[in-house]
Amino acid sequence: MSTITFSTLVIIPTYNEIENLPLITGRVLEATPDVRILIVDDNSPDGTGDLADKYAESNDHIHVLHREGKGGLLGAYIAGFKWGLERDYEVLCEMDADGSHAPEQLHLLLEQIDKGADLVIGSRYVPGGETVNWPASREYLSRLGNLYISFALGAGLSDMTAGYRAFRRSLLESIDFDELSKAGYIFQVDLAFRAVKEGFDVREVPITFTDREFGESKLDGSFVKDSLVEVSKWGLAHRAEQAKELASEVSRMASHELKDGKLQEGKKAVSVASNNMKDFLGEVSRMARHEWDSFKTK
Ligand SMILES: Nc1nc2c(ncn2[C@@H]2O[C@H](COP(=O)(O)OP(=O)(O)OP(=O)(O)O)[C@@H](O)[C@H]2O)c(=O)[nH]1
Ligand SMILES: [Mg+2]
Repeated sequence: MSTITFSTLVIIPTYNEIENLPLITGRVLEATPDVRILIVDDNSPDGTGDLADKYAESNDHIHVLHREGKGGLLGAYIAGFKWGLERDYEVLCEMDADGSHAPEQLHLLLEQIDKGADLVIGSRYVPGGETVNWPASREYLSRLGNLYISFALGAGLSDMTAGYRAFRRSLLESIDFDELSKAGYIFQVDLAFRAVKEGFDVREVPITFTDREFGESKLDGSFVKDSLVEVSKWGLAHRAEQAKELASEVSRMASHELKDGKLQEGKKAVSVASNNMKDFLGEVSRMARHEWDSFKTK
């Protein structure tokens, strides 16, 4: 068990999770009794926030942050991160309220933080990770989306959209929250990509993701399209930068070792490769959108 759980805050955003709240808080405190929980409730009409207040009154491991109305997951997490950073928490975690992120696996994330990671992502798509009870179409879509993101960004991560995470405070302190992308759930990708680009130690651990049993999904139909468009922009900018670096590296080497003819060939190969990549990204993006449309009409 992790030695740092005493300074760990598990942030759980809620919107209409009255059935799940007792289950999730009970499971977290059973599995990792030393952590603190922060419920960030957006004035849930079903009374989740009132129930959370009752828990907080009788249990000093549970805290509640109330927001005025449904303001989206990113806003809820930013509020939760700021709350935790203003206090002396060393590790801040993201966890859904609906049981998709098993509290019994939180220790897997915390152990990697203990070993030096700055961000640990509970991943469905590394070996050993899995999804349970997800409709095949939704899993396919999520896998395809992640494949696309991983090719587009080249960040070396398999599940950048995942929302089960542990952050070291220094990583969050380095992020300007106002700059994070607001399109759909893409802030998760944005956060992970920024961490990788800044050279933080980002790791994935396999988790079992279980579909929600109770309550309703807040998934918004526009998110796939918005997200892919956004990622494509970053991906092309990032890859273009990489291609430029590669091209100058090739020509630097070539000026020592190759004749002029070969140098031209090297430059051409780089430009063909980056054009192919653009075509490939366009193709995967079309496939993902098509999948999403057929998923919506089911
Ligand atoms: N505070 C707050 N929490 C939210 C908001 N939208 C979603 N959540 C919570 O964020 C977590 C993830 O939302 P979900 O509805 O489970 O989204 P999902 O996992 O993509 O969809 P499901 O298939 O329903 O599981 C849950 O704990 C929600 O209650 C919001 O606007 N504000
Ligand atoms: Mg969910």
